[in-house]
Amino acid sequence: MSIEKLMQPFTVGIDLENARMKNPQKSLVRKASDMKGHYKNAAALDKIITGGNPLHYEVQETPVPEKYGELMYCISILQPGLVGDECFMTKGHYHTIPETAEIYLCLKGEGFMMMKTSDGKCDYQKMSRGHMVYVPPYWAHRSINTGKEELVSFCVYQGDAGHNYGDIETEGFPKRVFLRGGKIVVE
Ligand code: PAN
Ligand code: ZN
Repeated sequence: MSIEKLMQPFTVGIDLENARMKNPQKSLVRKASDMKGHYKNAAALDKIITGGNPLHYEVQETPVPEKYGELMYCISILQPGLVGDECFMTKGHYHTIPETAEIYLCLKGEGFMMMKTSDGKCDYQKMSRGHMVYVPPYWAHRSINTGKEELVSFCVYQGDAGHNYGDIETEGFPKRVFLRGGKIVVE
């Protein structure tokens, strides 16, 4: 590779106190209306949408080239809340290149990383500040907020991994997480 094509080293500020990226170049926002079809209680989601369609989660990025060898990284901020009695969650996805792993370092909040493979294996890992969850190749992944504050993670994955939302939307995750009688229930 010629020297002109080399990326320049750079530094990004991460505000560890507030669990935010400082001056992100890009921010992906998903509102309640973007979550249609994902929760068990569709009517409860519709009520949240008509009641103001609040922010559901946000991903802060300073993008790098979407190429093999690069490392994409972001801060994922999932709001706390319930749709009926089901805890707020992200859509979840496989990577378009399924053999790419991901690291989630939790900076704030409480929750689970829910994972499944296309042949039906399911696993979930606890998330809380200082827990690093390793999502191995081939595992679809979704984060779920079981707490009262934001669930925030710093994520790192291969630059060209890509996001495949379609397959997991069709398959669904085998387990859901609820708050019932003050207790977290996985079923
Ligand atoms: C994360 C997720 C982020 C939002 O950066 O993209 O938490 O979740 P969805 O992409 O499922 O809406 C990641 O896993 N990237 O690969
Ligand atoms: Zn991912």
